[in-house]
Amino acid sequence: MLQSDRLVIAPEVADALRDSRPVVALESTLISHGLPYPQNVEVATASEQAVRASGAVPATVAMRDGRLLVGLAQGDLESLATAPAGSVRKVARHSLAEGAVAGGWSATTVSATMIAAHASGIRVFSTGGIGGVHRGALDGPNPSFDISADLGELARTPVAVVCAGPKAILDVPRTLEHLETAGVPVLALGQDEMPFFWARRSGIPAPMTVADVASAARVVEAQAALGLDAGIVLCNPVPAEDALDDGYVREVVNRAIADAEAAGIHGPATTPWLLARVAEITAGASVRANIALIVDNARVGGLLAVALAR
Ligand code: PSU
Ligand code: MN
Repeated sequence: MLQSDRLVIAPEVADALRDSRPVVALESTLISHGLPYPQNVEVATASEQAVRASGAVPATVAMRDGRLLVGLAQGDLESLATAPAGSVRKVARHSLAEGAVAGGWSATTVSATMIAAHASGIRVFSTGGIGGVHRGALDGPNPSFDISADLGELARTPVAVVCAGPKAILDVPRTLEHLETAGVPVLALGQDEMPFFWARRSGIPAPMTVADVASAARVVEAQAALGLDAGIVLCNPVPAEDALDDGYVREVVNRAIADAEAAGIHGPATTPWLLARVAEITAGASVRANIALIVDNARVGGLLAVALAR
């Protein structure tokens, strides 16, 4: 059980939860580690606005001095976004306690944000792209076994996660296999293929398709009613205006992964390093797509939370 002194729910969020009004959790690793400054503050603020425009209350999650904060003030968002490189930790389930003992700011990844959301009674969480099975995690002469803690969390924590699919730097088919084994429904919104993070299409069939957010809400309700304590992944394709071509994404990702290998990058640094490398290779086009998809996922998360609160 999470002790109450370790969870600080902002008053606006607490009021909404007490009155059973819709709330959407947002994460902080994409602010501190996923995007460059100043786009990171802009996207954090725009995501909160998108949740509100859909009729829900945003709750951005981070850890400070050993407490999980659910709902950040604008000043806190800025502190996180402008903190000197390396001064904010990236924490997942396995490193939350380490971050708590270290003190200061820790940004929560999908797994850590799901823990805080569920402990607060929040059922919907919007992010950019979930973590998953990294390329080369399971094959080759020297498999890394690098599989995101996001997948283990989805298996055990009943929060609906809105994203633009697993990040395209990952092995998406094996990520889907892993989620299937773990009992996690994966739904694509409005199309029969998986979205591919920066691209709308991937050529990889989605395990399940829902036509609209109302249909997604029915799946979330059925999952809860059946007593299935896993999360759900709702995949919303990046808005067309800022989407990259999927063939181009594959090409760029191959290059970035080869560069990461040459540079000896591994562990939790891998995802932020690859995202930054892809931003360089695409001359910022991936950052524009990433911003657009994060904000649109916040909008869809808001609609889902509203549908669930009815
Ligand atoms: N979505 C983004 N950018 C990000 C992330 C998600 O658009 O940086 C973060 C999330 O916090 C996710 C993490 O949990 O990347 C995955 O990291 P890893 O592969 O080390 O588990
Ligand atoms: Mn990892």
